[in-house]
Amino acid sequence: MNRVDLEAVAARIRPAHTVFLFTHEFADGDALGSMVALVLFLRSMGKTVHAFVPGKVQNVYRFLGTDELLNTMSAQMASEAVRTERVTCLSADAADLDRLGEWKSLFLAGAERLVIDHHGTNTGFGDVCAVDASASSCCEVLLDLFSVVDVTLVDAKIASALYAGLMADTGSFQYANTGVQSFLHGARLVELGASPDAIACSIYEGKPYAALRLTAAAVSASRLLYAGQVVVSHVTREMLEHSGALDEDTDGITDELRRIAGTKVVVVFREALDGSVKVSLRGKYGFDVRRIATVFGGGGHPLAAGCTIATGLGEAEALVLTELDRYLGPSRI
Ligand SMILES: [Mn+2]
Repeated sequence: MNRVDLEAVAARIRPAHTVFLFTHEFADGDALGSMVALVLFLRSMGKTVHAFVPGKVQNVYRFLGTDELLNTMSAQMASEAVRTERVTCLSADAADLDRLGEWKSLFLAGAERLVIDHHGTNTGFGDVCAVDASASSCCEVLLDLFSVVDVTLVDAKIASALYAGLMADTGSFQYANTGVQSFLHGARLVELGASPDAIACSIYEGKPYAALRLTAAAVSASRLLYAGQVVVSHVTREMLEHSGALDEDTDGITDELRRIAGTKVVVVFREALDGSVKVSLRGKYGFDVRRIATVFGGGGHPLAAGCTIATGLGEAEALVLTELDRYLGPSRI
């Protein structure tokens, strides 16, 4: 992506009066940081802004003000608004339209549709798109956008939201997507008022005890396959109930399992409420897991991808292992 794309997005944003914001379902730190930062930034430009985050907003990012700032308009009022006034719709951190979940049709109903993202698989589903696949996080792209528009509007709250997203998607500047730009953007955000220790403390030391118990159960249930190159685990509805943890608390499990020496692939299968199975894949040492996720209609990044398989847990695992056989088989022992 070059600066021109951001200019094109900025040119649409400047005259906009009402902006509706969208992001992907199971919104992570980058998605929520992007939403909070955009709400605050666009409001400071004097615009009317509403963010529509699909599903439930996870609790760990509440310190950014998610309760007050996101999902501030009902579906009914929103559809009324897109019918009667000119609404600019902006999607951030979502690779395709379906990822907007229940808000997909609202996004499509906008007078114009803008897309800002960092997924290489982005389908370009807007009228104007700024996709920077070299950026670690959407929040990095947003800092560039805000710098094009007016960086003096970026206060400590906006900087903190962007920093939280940057930290979440780089695993605190540890993952392979951490580049020179990540540090430069991080440094700039600290300069603009973000506090690295306060944000890290809120995210990493604010876990409910139940989440840790669930992680422990999932680690216990894990198995090493392909001579230790793959670690597989699962989370059943029963494990969630037993630990008292929420679906969102499964996020930390892949992080825990990826610590194992020598594993190239982490796969966690989670039974969703609707009976389907959510598959989270993480790659190490350059092992591309996105090629596995895309086989099942999912997507993401080469080293962090996911998909949903509409079968039971056992069958979903068999399907994914069959794919892994192609790269690491034939022996699974
Ligand atoms: Mn992201």
